[in-house]
Amino acid sequence: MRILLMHPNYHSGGAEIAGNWPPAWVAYLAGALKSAGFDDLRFVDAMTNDLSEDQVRDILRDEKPDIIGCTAITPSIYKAERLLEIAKEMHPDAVTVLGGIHATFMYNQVLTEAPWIDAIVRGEGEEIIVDLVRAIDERRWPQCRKDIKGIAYRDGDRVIATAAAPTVKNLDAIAPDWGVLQWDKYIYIPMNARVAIPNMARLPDPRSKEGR
Ligand code: B12
Repeated sequence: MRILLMHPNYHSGGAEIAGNWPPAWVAYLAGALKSAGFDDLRFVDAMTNDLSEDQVRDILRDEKPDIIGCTAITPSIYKAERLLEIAKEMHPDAVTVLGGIHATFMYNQVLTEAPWIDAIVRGEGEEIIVDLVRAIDERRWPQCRKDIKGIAYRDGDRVIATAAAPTVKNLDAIAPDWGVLQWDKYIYIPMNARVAIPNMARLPDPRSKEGR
């Protein structure tokens, strides 16, 4: 089960003036996947490496992934959709997955305008992606997709969203794999130093015992 995670090549010209920033989402997902035994995983940062569509094609040709995962915030959605379109053209049998803040809320629109995306992961990805990859690995996909919490997909002309997945409850079990990132690429220019973005903002659900 070969997994390829890619950050789309979108540039806002805003916060990036201060440097190249490591994409934290991939470290968190890679950690969860590897802990679950899915360690044939590679990450390509098309944004930081400013990869053209042809370069992305070359990588997809070499990697021959079974699953291609991409992220998107709202401004980068069309770049992400295009990246997954190229992936689907090159590997029609691979499963294309999109996650991140934009698709979490706008899955209906995204799946309508980009029908080549097989699954959207809504919300925190660590547990949902493991459920999804396990289903693919065990050849239960796509028959079982309605039973996987926290995803959305197309069924013919309809967009289906499964029940929301619970947020990750055991925060201590979150173990990002920072080793997937090419650290020499991520520099904060004003200090000419390497930069990291650990995620400190997750809280237990306030309704849960831990949150009270
Ligand atoms: C760090 C950060 C940055 C960094 C980005 C570093 C990088 N290379 O990724 C920098 C400083 C460069 C940046 C820039 C910008 N940012 Co910013 N940024 C953030 C911030 C503070 C944290 C993001 C983060 O890393 N979170 C931690 C990770 C672990 O969480 P996550 O990304 O959500 O990923 C989880 C899930 O979403 C899911 N997931 C995500 N991707 C995928 C993919 C798959 C396949 C799966 C299965 C799951 C999955 O699983 C992950 C683990 O649970 C957020 C605010 C926030 N608190 O989220 C704003 C935020 C994402 N940024 C935002 C914006 C607008 C921008 C800029 C456009 C600002 C500007 N005008 O220039 C630029 C865009 C730059 C670019 N080229 O993309 C907005 C996006 C709003 C929206 N609707 O999309 C946010 C939400 C802030 C806000 N509230 O307005 N940003």
